[in-house]
Amino acid sequence: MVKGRIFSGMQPSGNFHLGNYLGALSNWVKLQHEYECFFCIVDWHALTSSFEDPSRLPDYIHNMALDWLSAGLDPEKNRIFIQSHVKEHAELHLLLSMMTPLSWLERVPTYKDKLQQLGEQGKDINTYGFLGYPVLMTADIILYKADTVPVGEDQLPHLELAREMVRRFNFIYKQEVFPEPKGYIGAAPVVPGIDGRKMSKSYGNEIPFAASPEELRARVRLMVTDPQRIKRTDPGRPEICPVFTFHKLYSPAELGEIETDCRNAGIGCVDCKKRLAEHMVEALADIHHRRQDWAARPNDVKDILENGAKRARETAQATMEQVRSVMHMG
Ligand code: AQP
Repeated sequence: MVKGRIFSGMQPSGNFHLGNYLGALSNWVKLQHEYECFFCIVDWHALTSSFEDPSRLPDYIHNMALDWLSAGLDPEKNRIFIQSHVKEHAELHLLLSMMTPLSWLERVPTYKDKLQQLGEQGKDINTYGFLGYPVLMTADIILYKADTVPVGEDQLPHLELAREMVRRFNFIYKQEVFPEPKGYIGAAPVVPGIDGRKMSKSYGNEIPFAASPEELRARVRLMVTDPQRIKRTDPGRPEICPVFTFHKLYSPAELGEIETDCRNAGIGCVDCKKRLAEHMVEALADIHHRRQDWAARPNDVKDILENGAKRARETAQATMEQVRSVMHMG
């Protein structure tokens, strides 16, 4: 028996990284056996911060589909599709925008942070579309009446807003049209980048998901460690070390030993990173092989996305009929 319905999406806005994989995609792969799932490449979301040059979008979309399929998402079981192929996302976004108080959007913590962060990089995204990002995200989720949304911790404020919007919609139109979606956070709520901050495309601190073994080793070698561990003989603090965060995910059998050796200075950071890199290379090898197989079948990938959109549209259209009816839209 299925536990419920999942919707989750990712922006095709650059190279997919291990933060996206460990924070979200790896949970999708696990949950696909328990839930009915809708997984969406949210290209309209990507436009909110890169509307000026969308020329690389088709490439990013194709690569994202390869990443998802090679990680193990089953295209038969799940609806895997592109947001802009299901126009109902835009219609629901528009209708929701009529009833969204501006103040709700302006207080979303990620809004001001990202405006400032991208502003510092010379990007002006002081736009209507960017402010409305969480409204579009709400539309994405509730269009499928999803009750569960597996995401990284950074998305929780957006999800809280989605819950508020559902309550507002159901209250205004006096019908329980939408369920309140709840977040699902897995074992890696915030994956650190090689500089210790949250792994993020815009910080340039990412480890690419499709990195070759050499690239992986090189990125791990650059990772920051406990700043108080200056000499090889200094004891380390695994709880604040990003390398140890990755060991928790990739070296479960040796975790106790690595923790003790770090605290006693029994192992140096260079060797600790080498051990981690080898575990990561091993864990990602199968995925990388599958990625090469999928990359050789671009037409199959295209068919999967088209078929996914067709199946998603059936659910989306049924929801929109109900929404139009309660809003007296004919
Ligand atoms: N570092 C992370 N740790 C845990 N989860 C993460 N996610 C992203 N980074 C981390 C999760 O990945 C999913 C996809 O998110 P997205 O498409 O919104 O990508 P993003 O947040 O735009 O990814 P970036 O790299 O952080 O991009 P920029 O720098 O452009 O903002 C989400 O579930 C997210 O939580």
